Amino acid sequence: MINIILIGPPGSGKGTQAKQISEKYHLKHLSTGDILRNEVKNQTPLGIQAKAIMDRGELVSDEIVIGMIQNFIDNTSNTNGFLYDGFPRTVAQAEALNKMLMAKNMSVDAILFMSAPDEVFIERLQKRAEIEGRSDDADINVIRKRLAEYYEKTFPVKNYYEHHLTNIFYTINANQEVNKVFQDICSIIDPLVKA
Ligand code: B4P
Repeated sequence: MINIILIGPPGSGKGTQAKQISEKYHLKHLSTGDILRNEVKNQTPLGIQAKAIMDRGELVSDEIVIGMIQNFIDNTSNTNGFLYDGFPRTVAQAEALNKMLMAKNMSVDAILFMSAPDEVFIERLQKRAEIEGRSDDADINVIRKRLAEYYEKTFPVKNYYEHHLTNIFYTINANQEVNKVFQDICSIIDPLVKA
C-alpha cells in the first residue's frame, strides 16, 4: 500500500494531476477540496459552515478536515494506496496524518511539491473562474487571500516535510504543460510501484 502526498499553492494543478495519477496507479484519490465542495453542494451542516470559510479564501478548521480524512481512510478497503490531494495544509494536519498512518502500520512514500511562480497560479484560477464558475476563484481578492493562507499555513508544511522526510521529498516544476508535469511525476512514482 503506497501513500503519496501532493501539496502546492492553489491553482498549482494538484487536482488536475491527482486525477491522472490515481487512475494510472489505481490509488484512492482523497481531495479535501472535493469532499468539502460536495458537502457544500449537499447543504449538510458541515457544508453550510465550510462554504462561508471557503468563499473567504480561508482554510477550514483542522478538526473538521482531520475527521474527514480519518473517516475516508477507515472506510476504504481494497486499494493499492492513497493519493492525498490538498492535504495536509497545516503542520497540525501533517502530524495527524502521521499518527493515522502509524496506527495502520503505514507511512508516507513520497511528497510531491508543485512549484511555479505566483502569477501562474493567479492566471490559472482566473481562467478557471470563467470556465467552471467556482465561487472561490471569482474574486481576485479571494485568490490573493488563498495565496496568503498558503504562505502562512501550508508553506510550513512544505518545510516540515523537506526537513523531516528529505529523501522522499520531490519538487515538481508545475509551470509546464499538463502532460509534461504528469511525465515528471510518473518518473518518481514508477519505481515506488515496482519496488
Ligand atoms: P482545493 O480544492 O484543494 O483547490 P485548489 O488549491 O484551489 O486547486 P488545485 O491546485 O487543485 O488546482 P487545479 O488542479 O484545480 O482547495 C479549495 C479550498 O478548499 C481551499 O481554499 C480551502 O478553503 C479548502 N480546503 C481544501 N483542503 C483543505 C484542507 N486540507 N484544510 C483546510 N481547508 C481545505 O488547477 C487549477 C486550474 O489550473 C485548473 O483550471 C486547471 O485546468 C489549470 N491547470 C492545472 N494544471 C495546469 C498546467 N500544467 N498548465 C496550465 N493550466 C493548468
